[in-house]
Amino acid sequence: MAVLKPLWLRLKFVLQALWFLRYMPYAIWYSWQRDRRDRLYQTPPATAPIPVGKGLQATPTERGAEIEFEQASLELAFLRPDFVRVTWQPGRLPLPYALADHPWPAVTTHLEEQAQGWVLSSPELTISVGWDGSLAIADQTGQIRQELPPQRLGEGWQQTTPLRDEECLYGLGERAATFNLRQPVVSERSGPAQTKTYQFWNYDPGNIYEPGTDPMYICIPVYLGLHREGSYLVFYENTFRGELRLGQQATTTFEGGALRYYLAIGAPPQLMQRYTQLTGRAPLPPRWALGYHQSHWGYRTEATLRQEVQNFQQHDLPLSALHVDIDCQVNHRAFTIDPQRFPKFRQFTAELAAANVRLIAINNPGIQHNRHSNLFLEGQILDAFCTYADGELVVAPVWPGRSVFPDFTDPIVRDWWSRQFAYLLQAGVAGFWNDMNEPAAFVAWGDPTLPLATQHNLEGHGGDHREAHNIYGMLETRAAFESLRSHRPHIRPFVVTRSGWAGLQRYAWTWTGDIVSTWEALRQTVATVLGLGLSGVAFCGPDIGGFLGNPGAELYLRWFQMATFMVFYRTHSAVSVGHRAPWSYGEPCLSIARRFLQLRQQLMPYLYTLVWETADQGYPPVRPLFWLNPTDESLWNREDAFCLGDALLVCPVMIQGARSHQIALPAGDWYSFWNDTLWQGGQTVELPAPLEQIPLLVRGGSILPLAEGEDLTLHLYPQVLGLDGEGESQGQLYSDAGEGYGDWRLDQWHLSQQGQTLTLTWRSHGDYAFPYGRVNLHLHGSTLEQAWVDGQEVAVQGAVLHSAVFEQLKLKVRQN
Ligand code: NBV
Repeated sequence: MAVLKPLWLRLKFVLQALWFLRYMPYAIWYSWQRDRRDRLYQTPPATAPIPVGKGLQATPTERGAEIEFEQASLELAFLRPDFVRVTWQPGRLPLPYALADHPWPAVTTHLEEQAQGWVLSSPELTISVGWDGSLAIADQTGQIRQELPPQRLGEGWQQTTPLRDEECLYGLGERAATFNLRQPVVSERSGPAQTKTYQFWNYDPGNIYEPGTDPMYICIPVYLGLHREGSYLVFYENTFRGELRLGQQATTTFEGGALRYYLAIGAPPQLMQRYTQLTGRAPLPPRWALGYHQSHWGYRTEATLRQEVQNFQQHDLPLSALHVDIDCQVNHRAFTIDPQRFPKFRQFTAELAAANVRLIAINNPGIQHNRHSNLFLEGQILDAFCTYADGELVVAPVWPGRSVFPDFTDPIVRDWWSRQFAYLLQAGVAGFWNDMNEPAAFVAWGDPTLPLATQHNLEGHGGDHREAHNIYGMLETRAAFESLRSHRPHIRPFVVTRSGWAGLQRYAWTWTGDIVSTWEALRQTVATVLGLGLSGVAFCGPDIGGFLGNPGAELYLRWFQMATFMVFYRTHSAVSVGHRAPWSYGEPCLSIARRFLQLRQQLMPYLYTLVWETADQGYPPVRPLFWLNPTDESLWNREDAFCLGDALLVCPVMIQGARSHQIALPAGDWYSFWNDTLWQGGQTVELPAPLEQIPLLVRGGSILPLAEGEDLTLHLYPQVLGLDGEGESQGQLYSDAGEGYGDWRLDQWHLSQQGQTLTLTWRSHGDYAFPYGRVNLHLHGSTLEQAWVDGQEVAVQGAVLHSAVFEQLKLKVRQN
């Protein structure tokens, strides 16, 4: 049997490849057509860059100033004292697709002419505008960023910013790059990268996605910069194709549109607050979405899925959601589920719901060009599909064969699209998974997307694919999200998207795409997820085990362990590789995966609170180490570990065969989650990493709320102090029904330490009833000697204390 399996997998791969070849003739024809169209449509070759010229005059405005240059105009508008919008024109202003509807308070500004140019200041930020159009941005302590005069380049703009030697940049959406985007990438194929250029052009890298691949599915022109004088965030609100070239300078180029960008200064959490005020915060997901999801491209029938759920039950593995891929559809057509292979679909989804499992169905934007399809006919009558300037439909090959593409930049099309979900929702589908929405097409060579000449509605303003490409997937996803909101107003939408742009977090989660099943790819996942989080896309995770390939048991397990601490927790794999689930590798993998699934359930109160915090403040739950202390330079390039919230430090094992893990700990006291061993931060330590565990540390000064059956256990991890030392710890817990938009509550705990006496106070807000039975208090690192709950002495046994809801708890402890 063991010999037959690899043979079968190889054969399966060959069969799949042959099957895929049927698209080839059309892909060749399309690639040739696209090139021909693009050649005819090419933007005139860029002439020499045009400088903005000399500054002529400045006029104060309500939020800042307008400054006329000989060949350009500059508008500076403060949205907050620490947040400014900069707009250079000529060039078309962006449609506000990225922006949330956030009201900005008035800001007092002051404009002054000086010898070098003008100085515009708010109470927190000063912008010096040189006569030549250069900008210097400073906070109260010094200069944060300098910008050379921008230049008009063809129909677009180019802007260069000198970087300091130590300056790190993070973000840009989804990148298969180092977390600090300035670090050199070493790729197995091409060795160390000579240049670091990041494209702004959403792209399906197909099956060649590995560290160093660029661009990827979600390109967002936003980055966070960090240097010795402080940190800042820049978001270019420009959807045109562009790039960021990084060397000693950062040069940003866009092929069209005005040069509009937003600049915030402050510590990283404040920067994320500002960016997500601007582009919107991710709505609170249904609580079940934080559970484990199982997926495979290859679940062809209802019977297979039934069996899959049974397997989860038999193996005692908690399962939250099952995803069905394109093979549930009829000829890969959008909004279809094959009734022959899913004969009792409604009953099936009801059974799943009864077992607390939700069904998520895939959907692709390409619509089969077929007069026998209602969707195609309706779309044609509505003028819903993208065309060329002469009105001819844009047709490209993708899963359903010759396909047309809805123009989601047209509000009527979004509305039409959002109505298509209704019957699937009635049939019990709980959420949707938008794939191939870069948009991707099958090509024999070149860019796997629509021709640049493709015309778009752009809310009635008109434009072409150069402007609309990057927002295509996000607008498809917006239609899906709005559909779920309107068809099921009492239920929180769950949508996953592969592509998107700034603001995508308002509508959907994402995953890191078709990554290969290698250790290198596992390592890449941390940097990619951290970068997405700092680009506002906080709810994401990888295909556990990788999409393309058959990971061995150890790789699968290490990936599984790491993903336990990421928001989107899903195993998924390609049709050409073996089916993969926690039991696929037998023991000990199965028991270890079960233990991590249980741990995930235990972590749920903490995780749900973090996800609520994202919805409330914009902070990503998965955070870089420098979030703890942005002034500690040793943390700036770290991508070997990450924080889950402020309490947990996760150190994934990324090396085959490793059973211990060397890690440089950030400053502070770190308790082992597994056995309370205490480690002093600020040094490199060797942590045990048996196959059953990955190093997981809790920061001294944390209160970690964990579920224990019906109870809540508050794990107190005090700071480690001398006998008379004073310290503080905090923790909080957000609770609600886990679904819908009803009551909520926020419980906040504060532990103050004075020598051997600890005082824990509990404050609650909101109307939702406390949802746990008992409250257990578990003190780590010290021995409990005496305890008083609201003034009443209670018996103490070991390290755990049981209690009902209280206001104040006093503990006498002895340090171990
Ligand atoms: O729908 C099939 C796959 C899907 O499983 C995967 O997660 C997507 O990223 N999809 C890509 C299309 C196939 C690409 C080879």
